[in-house]
Amino acid sequence: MSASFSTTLPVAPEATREPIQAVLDTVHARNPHEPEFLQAVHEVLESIAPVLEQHPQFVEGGILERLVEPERQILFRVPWVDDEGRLRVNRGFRVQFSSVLGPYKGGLRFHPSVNLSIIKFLGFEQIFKNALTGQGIGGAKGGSDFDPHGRSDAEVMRFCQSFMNELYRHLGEHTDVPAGDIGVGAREIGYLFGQYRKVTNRHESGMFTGKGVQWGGAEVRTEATGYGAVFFVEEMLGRHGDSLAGKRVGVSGSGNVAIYAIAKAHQLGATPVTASDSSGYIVDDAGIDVGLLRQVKEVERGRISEYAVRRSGARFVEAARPWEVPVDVAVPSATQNELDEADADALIGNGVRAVAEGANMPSTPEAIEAFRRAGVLFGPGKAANAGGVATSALEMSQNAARQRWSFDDSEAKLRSIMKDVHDAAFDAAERYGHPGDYVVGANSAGFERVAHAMLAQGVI
Ligand code: NDP
Ligand code: 2IT
Repeated sequence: MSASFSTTLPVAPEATREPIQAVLDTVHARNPHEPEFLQAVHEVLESIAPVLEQHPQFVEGGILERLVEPERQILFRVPWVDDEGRLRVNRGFRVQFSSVLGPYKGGLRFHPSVNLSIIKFLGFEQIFKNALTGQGIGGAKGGSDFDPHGRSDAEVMRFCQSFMNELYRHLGEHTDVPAGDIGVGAREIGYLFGQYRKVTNRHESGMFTGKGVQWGGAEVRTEATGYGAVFFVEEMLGRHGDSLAGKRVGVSGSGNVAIYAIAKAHQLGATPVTASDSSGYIVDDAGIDVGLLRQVKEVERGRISEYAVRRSGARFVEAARPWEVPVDVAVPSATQNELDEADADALIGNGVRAVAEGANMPSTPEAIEAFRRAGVLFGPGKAANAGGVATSALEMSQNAARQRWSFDDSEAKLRSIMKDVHDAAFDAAERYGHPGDYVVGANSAGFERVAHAMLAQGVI
């Protein structure tokens, strides 16, 4: 299948379009069964034409050809025994995409949908997101098709131990530093870190981020992605003399990112009215009660419908997505491609002003195009959810220095990092002739940094 350009993204002159198209064609030919990876590559390559125009050395240096091929891909068997004594076998992945700016860095996802395409799209995105933070971290992603839902703690522990029995040899504080993602939270990180410590006989704090704050974890890492996404909205609105105060906010998901996006929206004077999981969404016009949400999802590991049972005035809508609810700001924070063109049209029809992606690639390309056409402020995941990995880098710094920073200092650092990420994307969009387009801006600013480093370090 030949790749094609979308119509309203930067249209480059022939000299730039040809090499981009050639790389896209190769990527399609080599990875025909990886739709999510192809989607992520298209989004980046189609938006950086103006960068290549101004820097022909990036084309001559073969930057694109190298960037779309991971430096290393690790696929492995994860055998474990369930509580009934039955043998189970899952598949483990770690795709180490780029170490040009620092050790490989990116989360682990445990979800039944995980496959190579999903891990590669996430790893590819991570390169540019991490570059955009300005910190010295490369890009990677990993995980498994293991589903922790409904598994006992003992089963999750045995699975994590088996997973780490293989992956440990590819990790290390200067080599590759995982963190959480969907299905990998405090419990899983504890078991994974513990097994790494046992098999290596090293207490190497900086080899994993998102650890418990009692044993090397950084303050604010748990909150960072959700808080950061909301800070990003505040920055986008601020550029237009507006703010979050008094706004209705629609959030999807009810996991780590969603919960803390909802909490920060409250703190900044907005009213977060929705949350969801894979069974449906809740709407609570009085504003989501964060304490009850955390009780249902974090403590009881229950379903979001339970929230509506216990909270008067809230209702649960089964098998639907929250984008039909009128809001001023949307923060999709569940998973990839959870907001399509029809959802975007519904949000636009209801007057949405800003969208910030808490999740990775939650909006389909058609939805992004609809937001663009309608002039909605749109913060792509690479920028809007970069607060999580940026705070992971702060955790690595604290581990290396054997320091522990306070919650308030760490939150102030996150706030300032999100402003810098916003400004880097905003300025790059202007510099490359697409003012206000944060997709072009974030991709260009991240790509520039990676490409300069790759040129300087030679063909490796
Ligand atoms: P969690 O596992 O804590 O929560 C995931 C939430 O999304 C759950 O509510 C889950 O519902 C829902 N969800 C997951 N898969 C699907 C699906 N296929 N359809 C509908 N709902 C789904 O994960 P996180 O909050 O950590 O991650 C959410 C998103 O944010 C992901 O895209 C992740 O890559 C991204 N992200 C996370 C960061 C982090 O620091 N944690 C950093 C940057 C981005 P259910 O329980 O029903 O599956
Ligand atoms: O997608 C992401 O940025 C994450 N899941 C967090 C990665 C990290 O290393 O903190």
